[in-house]
Amino acid sequence: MDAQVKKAADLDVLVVGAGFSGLYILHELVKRNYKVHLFDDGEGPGGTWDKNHYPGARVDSEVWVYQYTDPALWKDYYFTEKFPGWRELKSYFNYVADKWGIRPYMTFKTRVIGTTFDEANGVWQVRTSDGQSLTARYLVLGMGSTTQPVTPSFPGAETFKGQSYHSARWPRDGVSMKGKRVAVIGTGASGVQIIQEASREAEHLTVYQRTPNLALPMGQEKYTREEYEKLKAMFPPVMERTKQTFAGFAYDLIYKPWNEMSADERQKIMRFNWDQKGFTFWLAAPADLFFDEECNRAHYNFWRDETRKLIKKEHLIEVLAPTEPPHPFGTKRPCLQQWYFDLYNQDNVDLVNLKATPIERITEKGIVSGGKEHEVDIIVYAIGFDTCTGAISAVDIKDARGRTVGDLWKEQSLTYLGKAVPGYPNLLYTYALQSPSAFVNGPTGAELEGDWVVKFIENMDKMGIRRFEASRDAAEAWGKRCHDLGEMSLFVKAKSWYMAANVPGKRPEIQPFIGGQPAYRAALYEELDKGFPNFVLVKKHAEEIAAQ
Ligand code: N01
Repeated sequence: MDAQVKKAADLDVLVVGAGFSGLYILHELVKRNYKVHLFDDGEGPGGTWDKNHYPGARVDSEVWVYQYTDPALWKDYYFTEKFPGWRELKSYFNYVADKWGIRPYMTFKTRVIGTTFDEANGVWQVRTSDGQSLTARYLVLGMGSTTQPVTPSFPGAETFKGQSYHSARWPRDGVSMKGKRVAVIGTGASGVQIIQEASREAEHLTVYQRTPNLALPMGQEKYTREEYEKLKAMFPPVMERTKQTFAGFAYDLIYKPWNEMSADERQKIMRFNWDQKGFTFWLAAPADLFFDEECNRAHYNFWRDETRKLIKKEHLIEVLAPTEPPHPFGTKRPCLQQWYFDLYNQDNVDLVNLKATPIERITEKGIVSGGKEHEVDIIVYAIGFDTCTGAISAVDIKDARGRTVGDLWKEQSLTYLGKAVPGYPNLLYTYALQSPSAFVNGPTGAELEGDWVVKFIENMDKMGIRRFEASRDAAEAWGKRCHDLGEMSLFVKAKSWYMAANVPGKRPEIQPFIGGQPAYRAALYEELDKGFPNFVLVKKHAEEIAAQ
C-alpha cells in the first residue's frame, strides 16, 4: 500500500452497511491489514435483519444456503429452523461479528450522509450523522436493494389517530395486536408474513390487496441440535453448488426447452418441484418459465389449481387465485407462505380487493375504499421499498460537478457491472442497481461480489493506481445488456419492483441484472482478468511512488 496516500487518508476503505456484503468485505479487508471501518445506521450487524423485525419476518432461503460458507462460522453454529426468523438471523450476525473479530471496526447508529471526492488528494471526504468527517481512499457501499421504504402517500394518512407503521420501521419492542382491529395494506413478501401473524393475534384483520401474491408453500421444518448437526454433512457440497447455479440456491433452472418436453415430462417436473416446497417451483423450473408464455401459463395454472384447494370462501377464490394470471408467474417475486391462504377461511379475516375498490383516503378512524369507511386501530403499510437505487440515492454522494448518484440515476440507470458509476471514482457498491441483487440468494451474492470488490482493491494497490473510474461507454453497454435481457424476458410484463413500477414517478425499466449468477460472475472476472480495460486508471504520482 502507498505510505503517502495512507498517511493522507484516515482510512483505506470506508464500508457502508452491515448486512451480508458489508460484513464479508470488512472481514476480508481486515484480514489483509487494510485500514477499514464500517458504518451502519442500524442498531447492530444484520442489515435487512437488523432493520426488518415486523411480526413473522423470516427468510425465504433454506438455512444451509442462507449463511456464510466459512466453516469457522457454520461448524459450531446451530439454527433451529429451515427458514429462520429475524431473531435467529440477528443472533447469527452477532455471532459472525464476534467470531470474525470485526466488531471493533464497526460503528452503528451512524449514517453516512454525504461524500465528495477530493481530486487533489485522491480521497473521499465523508460526513456522518454524528458529525464526524473523515477521509478514505475507497468507498464501498453495501446498503442493500430493499432498504429505503416507500412513504405512504394515501390522502389523509397523517390524520389517522390510531397506530400506523411501515413494515420496515416496526417498533423494536414490538406492537401488540391483541384485541385490535388491524388493516394491512400490501401483499408482497413483507405483507404476507405480517398478515399471517396478524390473523392469529388481531381481533379482526382486513387485508388490502392490489395484486394477489402467487405465494408458494414454504415447507418449514424445525430442528433439534442433533438434527441440525446431521444436516451439516451436506453443507460443503451444497455451499459449493450455490456458487454455480442461476440464483445461488442448491437447485438450478432446467435448461431443456419447454417445447422439447412431452406433456408427461412437463407435468412430472411441475409436480416434483411443487412437492419439494420452497422456491423450487420457481427457481428449479424450466428456464423457459421466464421467456416462454406457454411454459409460464402452465406453471400459473398449476399454482392456481393447487392454491384454490386451500381457499374455502367462495367469493375469495377469484380474488386470491384468479382464473387469468395477474402477471406472468414468477415475474413478480412470489413469497413462501405457511398459512397464508388458509387464514382467509377464518371469520376474523376480510380482504378488500383494491382493483375493484381502491383506497380513496385515510381518515382519523380508518380507511375509505369503495365509498365505505373501515374503522381500524392499527394500519400496517407493507407497501415496499424504493428498490435497487433508493439507499444509495439517499446519500449525498457528489461527483466533480456536484451532482449526486441519485440525480444521475433519475436521468439514466448508468452503472458498470452494477459495481461502479462513471463520474464517481474509487467507489464500488454491491447488491443494488444492475447487479443481480435479489436475483441471487443473499449470502451467495455477497460472497461473489465481496470477493471481487476485495480483489479489485488489492489489484489497484498492486498496480499503483490512485484513481479508478468506470468508463461511460462500458456503462452504456452494461445498461443495454441489462435492458435487453429484460426485454427478452416476461419480466417486462409485470408491474413489479424489479421493473421499478412500485414507486410512483420512477422510470419503469428492469433494475437488477437478470442474467443469473454464472453470467454475472463471468462478466466480473473477465474485467478483472483482463486488467480492468473498462476503467480509466490513473497511476500514483512519481513522488507518491518514491515515498513508498
Ligand atoms: O414489498 P413489495 P415487500 N396501494 O413491493 C402493495 C424482500 N423481502 O416489502 O403488487 C395499495 O414486494 C403492492 O401492490 P402491487 C423481497 O425481495 C424478502 O413486501 O404493487 N397497495 C404489494 O402488494 C421482496 O420482494 C422477505 O399491486 C400498494 C405491496 O404493497 C422485497 O423485499 C421478506 C400500494 C408491496 O410489495 C419487497 O417486499 C420481505 C398502494 N399505493 C421482503 N403501494 C423474505 O425473504 C404498494 N402496494 C421473506
